[in-house]
Amino acid sequence: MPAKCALITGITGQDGSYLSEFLLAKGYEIHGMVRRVALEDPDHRLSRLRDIRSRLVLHAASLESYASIHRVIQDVQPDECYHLAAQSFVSYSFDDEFSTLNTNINGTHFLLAALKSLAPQCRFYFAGSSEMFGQAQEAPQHEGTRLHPRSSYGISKVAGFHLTRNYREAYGMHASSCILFNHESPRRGFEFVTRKISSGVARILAGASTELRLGNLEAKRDWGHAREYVEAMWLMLQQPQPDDYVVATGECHSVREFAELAFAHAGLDYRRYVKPDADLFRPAEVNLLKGDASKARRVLGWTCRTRFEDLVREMVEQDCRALEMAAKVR
Ligand code: NAP
Ligand code: F7E
Repeated sequence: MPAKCALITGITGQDGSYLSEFLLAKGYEIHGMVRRVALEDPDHRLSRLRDIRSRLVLHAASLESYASIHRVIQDVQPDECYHLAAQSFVSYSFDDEFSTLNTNINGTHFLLAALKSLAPQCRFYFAGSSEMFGQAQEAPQHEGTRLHPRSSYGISKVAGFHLTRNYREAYGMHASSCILFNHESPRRGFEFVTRKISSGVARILAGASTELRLGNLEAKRDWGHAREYVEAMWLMLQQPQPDDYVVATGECHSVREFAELAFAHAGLDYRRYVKPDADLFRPAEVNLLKGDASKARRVLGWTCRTRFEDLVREMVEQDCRALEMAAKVR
């Protein structure tokens, strides 16, 4: 049987890199959609794909351009499409609502429309988010929990979620959404709080910094490991019927707890180094997210394996190692 062909948007990001490795191990032929600048500055922009770059076919396209997406779908004719690309930083979505909504909503719409006309049998995955629940009225949140997004990022994900459902219902496409709760790893972008903390600890330990400025320490999130969350994406597209699934650990911890553990792992007391910074609070915060992934467990057989403490430790250790390496190179 010929290898299945997958197209991944957002392949350069945290999840894109783990998903690529996962699908390569399953024998997939993998195509990735990247921005043109990524091909011009591969050392920096393709760094998460460094070890597998030669096994991927990359296509330059932009979420803002229907024509470029149409061309990639026509050339690739994928069996499965994993749509991960997005302006994914919630804080930034308050600074630029317009580009967040444009990129995230139009990008998803362009992709669905191009697939409908050029590859209607292709199975489609949309990366929904727990930010869609926002100010949730219940905890834990499940597939039926009312949506109340608190940022233009959350609103863009609600729109993408409904677009995906609508293409499924209106055109019979195999289009599914995951409602993913926060998932982290040593490959997380430095702007997100977990990586900001783990890299901050490493810098303080190396003497390169003396403090870490953070915003709301009391926000609570359901933090899992990204490597495990990409397995759920694949499992969803192997189901006979498309559907929507919450993917989460079911445990939640505050930013303060994350910082306390991360500093403690390096033998430091976070209270000496973490400095509150009012500028880092969001105009509208999401206070508590905790997911109920029982449907994913029951239907997909998906489970999470990494404990919170181990996730924190892995991130701190990797950042400390990376700084030691950098020091040796200098
Ligand atoms: P990430 O590391 O921020 O990666 C985002 C990807 O989107 C990157 O490859 C980025 O490309 C690409 N992208 C951004 N704007 C683009 C544009 N205008 N045109 C083309 N590509 C663009 O995000 P992630 O953590 O892997 O998350 C993957 C997806 O899951 C995102 O849709 C995110 O919103 C969603 N999600 C993530 C989480 C989480 O906790 N990680 C939870 C729920 C949902 P560049 O490298 O060129 O910037
Ligand atoms: O913030 C608080 C902040 O930026 C987590 C994205 O992957 O997950 C992610 O969105 C919490 C918030 O992630 C700082 O106020 C305190 O309450 O790491 P974050 P996020 O906003 O939860 C969801 C599910 C996605 O879909 C998104 O794409 O931490 N916080 N102090 C801080 N956050 C940041 N970034 N920086 C701080 O200094």
